[in-house]
Amino acid sequence: MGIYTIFLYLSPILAVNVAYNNPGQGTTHNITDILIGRCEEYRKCLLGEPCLPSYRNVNCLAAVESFLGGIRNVDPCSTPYNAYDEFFKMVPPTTVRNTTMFWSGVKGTNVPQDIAQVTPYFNVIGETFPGYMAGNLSWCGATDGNDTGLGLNFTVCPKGKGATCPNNTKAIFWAKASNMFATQAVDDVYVVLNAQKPGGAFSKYSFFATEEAPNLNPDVVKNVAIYLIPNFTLPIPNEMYAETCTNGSVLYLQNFLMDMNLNVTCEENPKEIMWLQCARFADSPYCGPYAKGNPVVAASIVVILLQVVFAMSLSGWNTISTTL
Ligand SMILES: *[C@@H]1O[C@H](CO)[C@@H](O)[C@H](O)[C@H]1NC(C)=O
Ligand SMILES: *[C@@H]1O[C@H](CO)[C@@H](O)[C@H](O)[C@H]1NC(C)=O
Ligand SMILES: *[C@@H]1O[C@H](CO)[C@@H](O)[C@H](O)[C@H]1NC(C)=O
Ligand SMILES: *[C@@H]1O[C@H](CO)[C@@H](O)[C@H](O)[C@H]1NC(C)=O
Ligand SMILES: *[C@@H]1O[C@H](CO)[C@@H](O)[C@H](O)[C@H]1NC(C)=O
Ligand SMILES: *[C@@H]1O[C@H](CO)[C@@H](O)[C@H](O)[C@H]1NC(C)=O
Ligand SMILES: *[C@@H]1O[C@H](CO)[C@@H](O)[C@H](O)[C@H]1NC(C)=O
Ligand SMILES: *[C@@H]1O[C@H](CO)[C@@H](O)[C@H](O)[C@H]1NC(C)=O
Ligand SMILES: CC(=O)N[C@H]1CO[C@H](CO)[C@@H](O)[C@@H]1O
Repeated sequence: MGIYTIFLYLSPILAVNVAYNNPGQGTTHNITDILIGRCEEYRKCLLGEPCLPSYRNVNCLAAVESFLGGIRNVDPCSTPYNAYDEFFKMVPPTTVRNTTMFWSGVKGTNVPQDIAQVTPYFNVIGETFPGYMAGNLSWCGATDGNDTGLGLNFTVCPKGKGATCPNNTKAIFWAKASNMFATQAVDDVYVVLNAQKPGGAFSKYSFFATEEAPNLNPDVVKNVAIYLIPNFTLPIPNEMYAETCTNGSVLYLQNFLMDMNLNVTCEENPKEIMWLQCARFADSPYCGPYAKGNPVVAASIVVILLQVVFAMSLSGWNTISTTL
C-alpha cells in the first residue's frame, strides 16, 4: 500500500505498470439478483435503522436497471462521471441527521462494519441505500463482445484507479456516493482515522480528502469530530509512526476544515471506537483499560462462579452443604 503510494509520487510511468499488474475480481456472479434482493431488503426496512419513509416507494427493478444500464458494454476505465446519476437519484445516500460518519485508512480494522452493526448513533456509507446495495460486490462493463448477454465482464475488472484507469467503474461509483454522502450531512459529523497509518492518518488521495471533506456544508454541519484510533494489531504500541491530534497530517486536516469555516474537535482513542476494536482484538495492548468493568468481565465472573459451583458439586461439597 505504502509502496504503491510512493510509486504514484515518483512517476506516472511507474503507476502505469502498477495498474497493468492490477487486475481485480470480475463482476460478481448473479449481480442482478443480488442487487434486486438487497434493494428490496433496504426498501422494506428489513435491516432496521436507518429506515426512511422516502425509500418505501423505490422501484428496485428500475433502480438496478439504471445501475447496470450505465455501465453495460462501457470500457471499465472510461466510465462517464454521470454513469450512475439516474441510480443515485432513485436511491440517494441519505442518513439520519447528526449521525454521518466517515472513515479513512482503516482497512482491516472492521470499524465500518462494526459501526454498522452496533450503533444507531453513527451511520457509515455502507449503511446507506446505495452503499448497502453495492457493498462487497465487483462489477464492470464488457469491452470484448457481448457474450455474457449482460454487457458485463465476469472474468476480470481493473482494480483501483491509476494512470491507465483514471475513470474506473467502481471507483467512480464510490466517489460519487461519497460525494453525495458528505453533501447531505447535517449537524455533528465524524471521521475515524488511523493514527498509525504509515504516511499519515489523513491521506490527500483518499475519498475522504477528495470527495467528502471538501463537500461538507459549513452552513448545516455543526461540528466535525475527528476520531483518531491506534492500530490494534501492532504487537507493541507506539513503535510505529504515530500522529496525535496536534501533529502530522491530522493537524493539516484540522486547519483545512477550519479554513472551510467548520467547527472541529479531535479525540485520540475515543471510547466509542475503542470498545468496538477491543471486542475484536481483545489481545491488543491498547485494550487493558477497556477490559475493566465491561460486560465481558461481568460474564467471566459468572463463569467462575458456575465453575466453583460445579467443582463443589463434583467434590461432594453440595452433599456436605445440604447436610449442614
Ligand atoms: C476521465 O474523466 C475525466 C473527467 O470526467 C475526463 O476529462 C477524461 O477524459 C476521462 N478519461 C477517460 C479515459 O475516460
Ligand atoms: C447530535 O448528537 C450529539 C451526540 O450524540 C448530541 O450531543 C447533540 O445534542 C445532537 N445534536 C442534535 C442537533 O441533535
Ligand atoms: C496495522 O499494522 C500491521 C502491521 O504493520 C499492518 O499489517 C496492518 O495493515 C495495519 N493496519 C492498519 C489498519 O493500518
Ligand atoms: C460485506 O462484508 C463484510 C465483511 O465480511 C460484512 O460485514 C458486510 O455485512 C458485507 N456487506 C454486505 C452489504 O453484504
Ligand atoms: C474482460 O476483460 C479482460 C481484460 O481486459 C479482457 O481480456 C476480456 O476480453 C474481457 N471480457 C469481455 C467479455 O469483455
Ligand atoms: C447483448 O446481448 C443481449 C442478450 O443476448 C441483447 O439483449 C443485447 O441487446 C445485447 N447488447 C448489445 C449492446 O449488443
Ligand atoms: C460552532 O460551534 C458553536 C458552539 O457550539 C456554534 O454556536 C456555531 O454555530 C458553530 N459554527 C458553525 C459554523 O457551525
Ligand atoms: C506526534 O506527537 C507524538 C507525541 O508527542 C509523537 O510521539 C509523534 O512522533 C509525533 N508524530 C509526528 C508524525 O510528528
Ligand atoms: C440463482 C442463480 O441465478 N444462480 C446463478 C448464479 O451464477 C452462476 C454462474 O454464473 C449460475 O450457474 C447460477 O445459475
